[in-house]
Amino acid sequence: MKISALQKARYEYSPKLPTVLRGEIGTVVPTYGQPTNAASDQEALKALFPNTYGLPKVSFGKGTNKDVAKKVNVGVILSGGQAPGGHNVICGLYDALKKANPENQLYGFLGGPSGILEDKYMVMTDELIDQYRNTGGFDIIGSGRTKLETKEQFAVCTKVCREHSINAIVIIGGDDSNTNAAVLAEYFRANNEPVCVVGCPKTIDGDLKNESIETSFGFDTATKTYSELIGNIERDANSARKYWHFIRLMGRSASHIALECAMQTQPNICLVGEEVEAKNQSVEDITNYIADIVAKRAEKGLNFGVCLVPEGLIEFIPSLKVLIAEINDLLAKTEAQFNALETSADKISFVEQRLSTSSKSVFDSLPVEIKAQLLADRDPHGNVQVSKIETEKLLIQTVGARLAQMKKEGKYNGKFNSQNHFFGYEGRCAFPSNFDSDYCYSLGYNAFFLVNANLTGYLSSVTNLEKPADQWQAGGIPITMMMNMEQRHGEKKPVIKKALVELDGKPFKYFESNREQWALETCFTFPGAIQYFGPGEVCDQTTMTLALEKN
Ligand code: FBP
Repeated sequence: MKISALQKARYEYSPKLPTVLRGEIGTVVPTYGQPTNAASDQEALKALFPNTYGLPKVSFGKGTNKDVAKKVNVGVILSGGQAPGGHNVICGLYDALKKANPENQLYGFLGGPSGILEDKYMVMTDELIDQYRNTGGFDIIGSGRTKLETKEQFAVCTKVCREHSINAIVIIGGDDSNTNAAVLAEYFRANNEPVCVVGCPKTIDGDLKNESIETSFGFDTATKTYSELIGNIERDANSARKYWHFIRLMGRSASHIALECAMQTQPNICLVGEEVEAKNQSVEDITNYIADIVAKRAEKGLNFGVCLVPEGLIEFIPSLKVLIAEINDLLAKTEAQFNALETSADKISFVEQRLSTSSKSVFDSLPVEIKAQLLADRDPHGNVQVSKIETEKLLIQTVGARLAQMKKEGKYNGKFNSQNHFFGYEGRCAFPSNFDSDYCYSLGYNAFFLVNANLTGYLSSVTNLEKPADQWQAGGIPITMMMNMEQRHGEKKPVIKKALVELDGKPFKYFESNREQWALETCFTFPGAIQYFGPGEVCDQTTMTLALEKN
């Protein structure tokens, strides 16, 4: 296999660990805090997780750990969408395991959670691990979105773990995957099965966070990658001065990615789904807001600009949110009948006939392509796949129509030529930034100590992230602490509560206080490519989101 010069150089990079995890492996010991509670729906969750609910938070400190070398076999699973740094979580876990006892084994289950169900795995070796250090992607073992939720699946997990004498499973995933981890941990505990389940917080979307999980890994690198591309487009727009670029960015349920990229690149417009919902805005309101800025810039002869659109926007528009929830429930209840329909037109008409009057009128107002995209397959967790809904094209259409009308009314006399883009997959497998390389390695290394202390149902937590890595703290939080009950596949299910953009939080406030100037003037900033080698102020910057949230 041909290896790029950067890849070779990145193999040599030594990720930084928090001071507490450095040095002799037998010097790390847990300290237990107070019992915890879930974010909401406490009673329901207590009933569903009688063995793993309310556990205390844990932090690691220096001491003597006599059990560190006890032999363990650990299984690791990469779950959900790719995020830069996943390989380093595995490398950190592997290094800690081998340092503690060279006899320890790490089983990498292949292709996501289905790997354990099908007993497909690879035993990790130095040779394999060394090919993936500090690289992007999840290709070392692959990923998938299979949901582990049924008793039958758990029974298979039990059998596979017994067969390989696996004592612990580390699930590297987002909110849905760590929900799986919590449910599996509860199952093992309830059945006295001696397998510890630990999660690691992954998702480029940045919506898996709280005070103990300051950011999910991958958010740093993905937003830096998108910001580089947006900055390049801004420079192109400012050079050619003839296009409005509508750029949709990933972020299924929260607008953190769009907001971070906006702070990095200062575009003319950035929509924030959480604000759209809070202000109860319709597609028409959003259209008018954009058209107004386009017209004001045109008055100054600026017939170009950049507009960022979070992919999850569609689910934040209240009328569309209701519509999507109705469609989700309907598709869950009529799955077989719906799937038997052959054409997209048949599917659209099937759904139209079963919607409430208000949702039907919203559905009818949408272009046919968007209707079809709204009916596309749900992911295994029952979510609509917003990465397939071309909201940026919908907005180009509606803004174009609004500007044409304004022209007729003599309120606009510019030119509106548009380009559409979608940045998502471009950022998910980038070479992890130094921050993500260090953070991920630390999360994996730390996961070993959670396993070693048999802290089942815990999420690996590394905090104080706005400081240099030597000042980071390490520990774990019970996953149930982050949960609430939500409607999924037509029924109430326990899931990790998503952390959305807070409208009174510092990142949004910063954006809000600048956006008018960014809209009317041209204040683009060009972050350039991620730098891996060079001065700290260029290579080791965290995201603005993290910096603002922590200061
Ligand atoms: P996770 O929540 O699994 O981390 O996935 C995040 C994400 O990248 C979203 O931003 C996006 O909507 C989705 O994955 C796309 O999923 P897929 O890779 O299945 O198309």
